[in-house]
Order: sequence, then structure tokens, then C-alpha cells
Amino acid sequence: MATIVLYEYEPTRSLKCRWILQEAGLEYESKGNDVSIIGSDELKSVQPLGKLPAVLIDGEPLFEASAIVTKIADMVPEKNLIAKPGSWERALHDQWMCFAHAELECWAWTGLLNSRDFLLPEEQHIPQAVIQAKLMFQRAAAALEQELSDKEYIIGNRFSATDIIISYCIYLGRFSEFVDETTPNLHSYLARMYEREHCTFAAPE
Ligand SMILES: N[C@@H](CCC(=O)N[C@@H](CS)C(=O)NCC(=O)O)C(=O)O
Repeated sequence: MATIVLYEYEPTRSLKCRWILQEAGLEYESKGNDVSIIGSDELKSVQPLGKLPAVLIDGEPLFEASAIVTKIADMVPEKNLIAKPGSWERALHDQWMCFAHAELECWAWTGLLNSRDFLLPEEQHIPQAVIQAKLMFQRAAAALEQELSDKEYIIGNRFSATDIIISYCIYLGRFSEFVDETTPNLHSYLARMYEREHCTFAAPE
């Protein structure tokens, strides 16, 4: 069995990695789980920017949350958490993973960076960037809303690692206040994710 070390801190993208590890039923050692791990020399030896999350799998470093989610899902083929490499469904995983990062997550993050003091000091905020990021996020969210109009999961009518990656964007978009009442399918999709035993996202009260 592989040894897995997860560098994490709860309110970060490491939530995606903890979730897939729990779905996979794999044991892992949690490192950090404190804000001080960010930017530390130890973390920089695994993640070049000193950002979270990162993992060591049998001592080999791997970073980028969605790459970690994909790798962990591949480690347990019997759990059917991701399609086989080379299959058409796997191409769809790659498609939605890229869409999540390029069309959704970056805009939700830009919104937060330019409006929340805990990420960047107020004097570095660019308020206009929030308006633009919201427009871009909502354009992609509308496409996802349409995609989810007749299905419960993003690929193959079953839960997969891709749902962790996609639903995280909606989760983050809620914190940026970019997800509104115009996307009811996104709300019900996220609610379905909250119901999963291993979901790490904090459901709204
Ligand atoms: N693209 C990276 C982004 C990682 C990232 O920005 N992590 C944040 C926490 S969610 C962080 O550690 N930020 C610290 C910093 O910007 O120095 C991923 O998806 O893993």
C-alpha cells in the first residue's frame, strides 16, 4: 500500500484532496492543518510556491489539487471514482477539469482576492476586477447550469472525482457571492454533494 502525506489546511483547496482520499478509503498522514504551513520551507520542498494542497505519494511530491484528486482516484480503480485513462469518459474528465479551472475557479478566486482582506490587503484590491470576474464566472456557470439540467452528476450518471473538482468551483463561487438564484441546478447539484458521507465542504446552515 502506498504511503500518502497530505499537506492541508481546512479552509483551502486541500478540501478536495481530503474528500477524494476519504472516498478512496486510503489512509494518509495529514501535515500542517495550520495556516503557518503556507509558504514554509517544508511545503516549498513539495509545492514550489509554498501553496496548499500538496501530497507526497511514496515520497514523490505532487501538487495542484485537481491533479491530486485525479491521481488518488486512479489509485483505487475498484472504487470506480474515475474513468480509465484513454477512455472517452476520461477525456470528459480532462475537459471538465480544465473548464473548472480556466472558466470558473480562477474567476471565483479573483473575486475573493480583490474583496477579502485575508487574501490580499485592501490597498492591493482592484474593485473593477471583481465586476469582470463575476461576469466571466457567471457566463461559465450558465453553461454548467444548462449541462446539469438533465443529469445529477457531471459525467456518466454517477458520482466521480470530476464532481469533486466541479462542485468545488460552485462552492468557492458561493463565497465570492457569484452564484445566485439564476442557477438552481447548480444549487441542487451542490446540495447533492453536501449529502455525500465524505464531502468535506461546509454546508450552509
Ligand atoms: N492552483 C493551485 C492553487 C493553490 C492555492 O492557491 N492555494 C491557496 C490556498 S486555497 C494557497 O495556499 N495560497 C497561499 C498563497 O497564495 O501564498 C491548486 O489548485 O492547488
